[in-house]
Amino acid sequence: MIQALEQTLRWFGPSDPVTLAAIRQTGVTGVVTALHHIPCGEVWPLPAIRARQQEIEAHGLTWSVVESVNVHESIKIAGPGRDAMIGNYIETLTNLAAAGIKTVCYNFMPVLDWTRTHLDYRLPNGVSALRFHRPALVAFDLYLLQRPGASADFTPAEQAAARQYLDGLSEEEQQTLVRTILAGLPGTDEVFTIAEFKEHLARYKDVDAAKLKENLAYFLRRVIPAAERLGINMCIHPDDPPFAILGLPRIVCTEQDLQELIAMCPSPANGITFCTGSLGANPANDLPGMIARLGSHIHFLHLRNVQHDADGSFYEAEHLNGSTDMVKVMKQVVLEQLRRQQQGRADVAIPVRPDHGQKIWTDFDFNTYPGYSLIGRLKGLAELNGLEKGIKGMLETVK
Ligand code: DNO
Repeated sequence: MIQALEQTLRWFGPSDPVTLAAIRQTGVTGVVTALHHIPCGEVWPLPAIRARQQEIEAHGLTWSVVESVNVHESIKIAGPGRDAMIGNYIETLTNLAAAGIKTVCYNFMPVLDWTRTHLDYRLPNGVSALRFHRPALVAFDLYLLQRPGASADFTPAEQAAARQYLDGLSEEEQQTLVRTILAGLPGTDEVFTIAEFKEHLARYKDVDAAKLKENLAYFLRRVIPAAERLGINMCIHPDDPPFAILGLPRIVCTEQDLQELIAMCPSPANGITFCTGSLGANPANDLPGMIARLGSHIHFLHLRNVQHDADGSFYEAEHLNGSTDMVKVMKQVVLEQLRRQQQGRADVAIPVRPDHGQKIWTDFDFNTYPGYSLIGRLKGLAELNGLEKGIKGMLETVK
């Protein structure tokens, strides 16, 4: 019998309209959260961690994964003060370990976290999905942000499509597009202005992909040994979408990138958050194959599906119904669990969460963080849970 994956849901803290009581009712055992109110770079004090943990435990749940301890921009650009920021990062990890929280997700995306152009894309059946519409991103880049040199990144046909797209937008729709693209970190309501964003871009003028990788390696070589000592598994979240945007490099996009990441600092503590939604937005990524080859480094799973369009656009589809074959993905996850079991590894019950969900029915009554309504995620949770149990049941019967 293969152990079940550890079912979790993300919770954004006390301001999240989806309460811990609601999460408890979904049947998950784990909560994925962060101290979102602490500014990026500051140490998370142990008493604050313990207080949040007790709140979660009072609902019969466990704080399984921290998503995320964000990496300060000075670390990504190798700016002055990065060593102090790395020191703070390690102190936060030390405090998390003292509270017994041992899985920490982070990402290395410059300036912006995940990026979409539409947060309320209606599908024919009335549900709302998140969408990345490439002509909208190009229009923003060329005509609203007016990034110098941006036109070199796009073909004449892409530029024409972007112009046409923009011409069809009202002033208000243009403002919505700006706010959507420039939304800051998850779990905050922060949105950059164009002027602020331009200042951030300027800081990256000498940071190309190679330099960013160097800065990631610098970070890992300091943080991973500490994590290993503390018994913490670090797991990087891939870039979403998995390609350079707005002139900013992105370096955690492909299998090759992930292999390089592991090679930068080989250690069981240097792992991956395998996000099928982020990685799946690039049709060239072979997700089941990546799990087969990189599986031993996966400490956390985000299962989500996207539907691609031919022009590089995508929207977030139902969990089992999109461009990614979730059955093949889950089969590889189960095979990885089997390998871990055979090797006697303690981490067979990999934490998993249904990532994002569409807005369905009464989800529209709540002002939830984009992608984090309850019914949509609950549907994904139920489908994925059934898929996992079905595959494991089949394995038992053919044995
Ligand atoms: C989106 C999430 C990401 C993720 C961070 C991880 O909903 O998957 O925002 O939390 O990028 O650091």
